[in-house]
Amino acid sequence: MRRVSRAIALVIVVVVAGGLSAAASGPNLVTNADFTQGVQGNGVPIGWGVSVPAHFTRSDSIFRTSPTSGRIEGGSQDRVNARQRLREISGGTAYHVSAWIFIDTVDPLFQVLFQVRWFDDANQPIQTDTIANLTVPNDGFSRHVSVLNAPALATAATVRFVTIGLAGGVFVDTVVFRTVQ
Ligand SMILES: [Ca+2]
Repeated sequence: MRRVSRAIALVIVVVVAGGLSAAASGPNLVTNADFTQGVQGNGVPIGWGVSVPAHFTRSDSIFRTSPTSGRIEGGSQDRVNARQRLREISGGTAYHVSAWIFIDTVDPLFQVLFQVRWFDDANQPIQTDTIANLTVPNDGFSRHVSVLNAPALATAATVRFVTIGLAGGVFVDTVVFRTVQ
């Protein structure tokens, strides 16, 4: 009898877990989300771009998921903007956005932003949402998550990491952007 109860309980757990999985499982819209696909000719990870040349590369020494992560080098620049353009965004839709971030620096004063900027069909920015606003280093990767509602007029977005006045580096990994269903 006890064995039967356990079997029933197990079935219930599996059904619930399956339901939760389906509820959050739109495809990830981010290309090269785990930084495993190599780099472009300029050294920037495939699928990604950066505002300051040579300040966004791939790291095979520190990562959240093996064997590589993305590394943004502040280099005491006023501002470095590492980003990926996402198309086929649906206005009014809820999106799960998350990333793992590790700020490796001894700087006393800096800012790292994890953001989504939304664009309309004329490619004009219409809204910027901040998922994380980080001003202290951390000992390892931490995950930052938000559910964002795309503005009604949004047809595209950029997922971006912005460093402001940072001398050290930021490692980013497992970047997810998908519909919440
Ligand atoms: Ca990785």
